Amino acid sequence: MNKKPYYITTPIYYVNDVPHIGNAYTTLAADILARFHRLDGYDVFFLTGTDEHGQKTEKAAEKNKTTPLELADRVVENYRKLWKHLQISNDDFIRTTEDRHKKVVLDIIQKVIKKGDIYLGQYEDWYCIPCEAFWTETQITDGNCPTCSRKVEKLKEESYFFRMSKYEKELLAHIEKNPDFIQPESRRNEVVSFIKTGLRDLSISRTTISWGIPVPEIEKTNKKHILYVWFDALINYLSGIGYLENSSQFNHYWSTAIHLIGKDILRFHAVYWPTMLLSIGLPLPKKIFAHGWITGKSGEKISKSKGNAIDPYAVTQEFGLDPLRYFLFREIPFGLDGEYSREAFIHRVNSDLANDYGNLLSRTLTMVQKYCKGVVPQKPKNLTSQDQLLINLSQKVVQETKDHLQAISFSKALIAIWTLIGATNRYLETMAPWKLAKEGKTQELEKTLYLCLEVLRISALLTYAFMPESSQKIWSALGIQDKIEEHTLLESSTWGHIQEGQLTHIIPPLFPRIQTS
Ligand code: ME8
Repeated sequence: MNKKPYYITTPIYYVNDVPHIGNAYTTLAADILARFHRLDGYDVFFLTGTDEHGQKTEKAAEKNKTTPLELADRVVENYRKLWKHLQISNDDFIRTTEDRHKKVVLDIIQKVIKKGDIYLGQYEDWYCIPCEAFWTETQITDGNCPTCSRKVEKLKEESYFFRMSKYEKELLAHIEKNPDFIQPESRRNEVVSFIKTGLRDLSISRTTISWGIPVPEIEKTNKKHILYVWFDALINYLSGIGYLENSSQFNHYWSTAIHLIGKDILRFHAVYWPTMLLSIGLPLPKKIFAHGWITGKSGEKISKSKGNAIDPYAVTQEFGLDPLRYFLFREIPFGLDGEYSREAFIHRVNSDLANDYGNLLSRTLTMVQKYCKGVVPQKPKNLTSQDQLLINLSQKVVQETKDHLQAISFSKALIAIWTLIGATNRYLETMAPWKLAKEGKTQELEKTLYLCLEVLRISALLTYAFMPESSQKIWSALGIQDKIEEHTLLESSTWGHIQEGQLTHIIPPLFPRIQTS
């Protein structure tokens, strides 16, 4: 059977500074979707990378007394190292300084030129270097960038323009016809009102910078034009899956593209990018999802420049990786802003992971050891309505998890999984295997433990995308020899697959309680 394609991307990050928890947030979100869809039988391509050209990198290199490429080479290693540390399962990593990318960019420019969509003009307005964004007089506030609130600079230079205005109506029609194209809905509304104020043509070259891809001469001019960094960067979504070099792979994945981004870069993705694609006649991506900020205590966006950045290494060293992966996606509804706080983190780990999930695992394994010599009991036959309720719930939760992750709603998926974990803890309390043992009710005792083991197996499948390492440990503790990723939800998430007679193992607490003194 041919697997269905699923193409998921993150923004390609700037190389002016080391990565922080905000960049990790988007990349972890993409990783959860990639892992879950692989398990759900999709043929996944997960792309991330770095955005290396432009004025921001040029200036950072100057400041560091190095060349832009040397700076990029160094910072890229930091990204690669962090992604490995966070167990990111990307299929490729694209750098915009790679030949495979630059070739595609030049090809796209030629196509846009051929279409008659580029002309020479004069740009006279404002520019924000940290955001690499053009702004008009009416968009800036007190001389500051409306996105990052930093000083903008006045530009007046010759520039090539892309006829973005030409695609205004077509883009609006696409957004209206495809309600899921821009998500969440609030972001979609924002984009629609922006387009309705009237799209201007986009300046796509700079003559006052040198670090970037040179634009081929289109009209007679003495100036050397360097391609605007966003026009260059957005094309990574094509070059990263082999637009020129591997057209069968490209065609397989492209129309399923889901771009995960932060809300700061919505306009580039939901307006510039689709109009570029309309110009060259490519289908638009399936979805652009713009999430909110991870904020500090005062509700301020966490960023390097604000000095409130959180170091992902420090957090994982203190609490472990999976608790971080769990916390970020359980605590903050994806799409909204949410505060990163140490207190909330500790509370989540202690209540959801240690008390609920961890306890269900350790109690079940201990009792299986004590009452069944660690061996998985026989698949039970005489089920009560209470047993059946739990089994039905497990199947309902599998479906709900799929639906929520299809809708990119991580916290709802986790809430659903935890209803199953909670119900199973209550089931265990009610059935009280320790009493059944005393009363010699072996059949009921074994049935109860079988049900708990089976819920744990299904839960491990469902939590795998969020917490790969811990879920695999649960899987192995249940006595299953292979890797979770060798399975699919279709064959493994239905009821009753745990093998009777297989040997379970007691393992040290997976999610130890964090002591707060
Ligand atoms: O914008 N909370 O790169 P960038 C949540 N190179 N997410 C955050 C965050 C926070 N506090 N801070 C950063 C660029 N992010 C361009 C992208 S794509 C063709 C080019 C995440 O290094 C979020 O995804 O500034 C945001 O959009 C991205 O990092 C910006 O990364």
